[in-house]
Amino acid sequence: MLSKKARLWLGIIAALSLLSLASSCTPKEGDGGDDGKPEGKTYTAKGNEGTISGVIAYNGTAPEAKKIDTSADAACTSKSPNLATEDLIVKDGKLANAYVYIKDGTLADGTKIGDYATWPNMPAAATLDQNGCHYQPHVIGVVVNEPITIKNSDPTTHNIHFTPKSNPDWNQSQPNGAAPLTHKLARAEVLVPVKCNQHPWMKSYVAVSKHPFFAISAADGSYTISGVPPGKYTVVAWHEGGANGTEQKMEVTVPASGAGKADFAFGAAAMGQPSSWPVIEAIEFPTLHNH
Ligand SMILES: [Cu+2]
Repeated sequence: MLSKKARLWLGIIAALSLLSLASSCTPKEGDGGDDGKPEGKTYTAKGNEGTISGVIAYNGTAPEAKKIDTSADAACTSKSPNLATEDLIVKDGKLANAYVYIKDGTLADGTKIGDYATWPNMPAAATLDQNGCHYQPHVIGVVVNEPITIKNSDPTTHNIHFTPKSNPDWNQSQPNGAAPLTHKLARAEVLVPVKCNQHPWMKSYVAVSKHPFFAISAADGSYTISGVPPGKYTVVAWHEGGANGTEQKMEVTVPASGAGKADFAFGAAAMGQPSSWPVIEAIEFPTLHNH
């Protein structure tokens, strides 16, 4: 049995640990600048940039897409009579809609990818369409502060709702025939779930990156990231599912003017792949300091 005093001390230690944990949880990603301007160097193309490419496989038998009951909105039913779930699109063992990106790494000149705020060929605009009562595309990648044009191509009202963790919540109704909306996200975040408050089945994901080195796997599972400076990188493939999605990561070397290869596998047998493993996020344990 613990004495009253010991229990009191345990309580104090637990409270201090929680405080310490809370203070270590401030977001570290993002553009870093309060003035909205990105902080960091500008990368100038050297002409010896290369590519990272690969194929995303899905091991095992993928569950069939489920037909969505759209009967709550007749406009959706008539435009999209065969709407089905899009959370897992597998064809011939290849997975579409995986978001592949350089998480971090070191360029051949010793600088870090995170040192740079501006790269050549930063994408300037993206479009997210509400068409047939689902989002097209299902997954998009943008850079910080890139304008996303949001269209309503349907004869019904949508209510787009970004639900980020590091960026502000954004929730807008968009009636039939309304002009496109524009939205930007100022902080890097993988990945922001987007939903429609009118149609609970509507879901998409928007990835926000500080650099343009990302791609989304196509229907055949393939992806290519180009313009990558020579260097050594940690490449992550993300796919939705569960609370925060699933990630696989790999170290990839890009030689000068060369090609780095990074094939990933998701699905039942993904754990057995020698070249990929689940990402275990670093856990910061609360510590008590003696002052
Ligand atoms: Cu909707």
